[in-house]
Parts: sequence; structure tokens; C-alpha cells
Amino acid sequence: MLKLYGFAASNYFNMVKLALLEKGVPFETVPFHGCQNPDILAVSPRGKVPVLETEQGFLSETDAILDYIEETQGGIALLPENPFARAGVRALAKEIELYIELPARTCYVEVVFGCRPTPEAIRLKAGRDLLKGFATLARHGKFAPYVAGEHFTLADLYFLYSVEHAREVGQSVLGKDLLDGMPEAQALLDRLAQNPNVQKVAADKEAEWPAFLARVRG
Ligand SMILES: N[C@@H](CCC(=O)N[C@@H](CS)C(=O)NCC(=O)O)C(=O)O
Repeated sequence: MLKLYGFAASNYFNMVKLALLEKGVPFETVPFHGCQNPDILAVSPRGKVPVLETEQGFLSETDAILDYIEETQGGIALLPENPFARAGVRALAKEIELYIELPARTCYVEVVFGCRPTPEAIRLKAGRDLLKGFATLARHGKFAPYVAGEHFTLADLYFLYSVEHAREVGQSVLGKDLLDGMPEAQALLDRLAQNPNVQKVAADKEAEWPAFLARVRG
């Protein structure tokens, strides 16, 4: 059986977890925190979460893991059949990762974890990058009703698990809600919040959040 290593407070872990739940693929979770200890690096070369253990060995990097699951497991497809449409979904997911999740992450320590302040130059860059990232999503996302159109895809996983903290960062560094002017995106978040698997992932995250914060702050 597949084993998913990570922790419920991790947004990347939750992307893979929701993919497995939506597809109905059986899996076990293994508690695992990213760091630079040799035993962790033996499993995850950059010391990051999530990791998927398969019969053939360990896989890291969320996009590679999601592609592996898509290619090897049954259940609902999270990528379209048509190669051009598949590439379009991957482009949307990559844009959300590179231009929304990663710039927001530079301010997580202050804004999401409530630890030390972020240097001003990094806050300014995060704000500039996030404005461009959300403008990209507004331009490219279809939200009809899902990010890439009619069907739930990998782009929705990146959207759902990147936007919440990115909005918190936007509020802190720009003093605005980055989804203002994107009512279809908010409607999609509301729709996804009704999904029982999304609710399960959220409940697991909420249950783990206090211990995770204590760990990060310690
Ligand atoms: N590029 C990685 C990013 C994963 C990532 O940043 N995971 C975080 C937790 S949400 C982590 O492991 N952080 C630990 C660290 O950076 O040391 C992926 O796509 O899986």
C-alpha cells in the first residue's frame, strides 16, 4: 500500500492527501517532518514534506508525486486526456506554485506562524510578486466552476492549498484581500469547502495546528 509521509499542517502534504482521497486510493500516513537530519535526507533529498513511499522506493516533490499517482492509480482523473489540456492544467498548477505559494511562503514565519518579523525587503518583494501571481490566476484561471474549467484537477489542489495562507500574507504586506475582484475564485473555495474529503483534510489540519505551531515556535 502507498505510504504518504508528512504532517497534516503542511499544505503540500494536503495536496497529495486530497488527491488520494478523491481518487479513493488506499494509503497510510506516516508522521514525518522536513529538516536536514541525515535520516530524513535519506528519504527526502531536500528534507521536504511530502514523500510518497511506493513498492519501488521513495518519491519526493509534490508535482512528481501527483503525476505518479495519476499514472499508476485508478479513480477519478485529475488531468484531462487531451495533451494540450493536460499541459494547460499543469501550467495553471505551476503558476500557482511559483507565483503565489512560493512568494507567500517567504513571509510565513511572521504572518502564518507568528514568529520573528520578515525583513522589509522580503515583505516588499512578496507583495509585488503576489500581486502579479494573483493577476496571473485571474487572467488564466477559468473558475467554471473549477480552476481549469469543468472538472476538478491538479490545479484545484494547488489553488486550495496555496491561496489561504497567501491571502493572509497579502493582508499583512499589502493590506488587501488578494481575491478581491475574483468572486468566482471565492465561489470555488466555498464549493470546495462542502467536499467531505476537503473537510476531512481541514479537520486533520486544525487538530494538528496547535502542536505544529508550538514545534515551529520552539
Ligand atoms: N517543492 C516541494 C515543497 C514542499 C515544502 O516546502 N514542504 C514544506 C512543508 S509544507 C517542508 O517540508 N518544509 C521543511 C523545510 O523546508 O525544511 C514540493 O513540491 O513538495
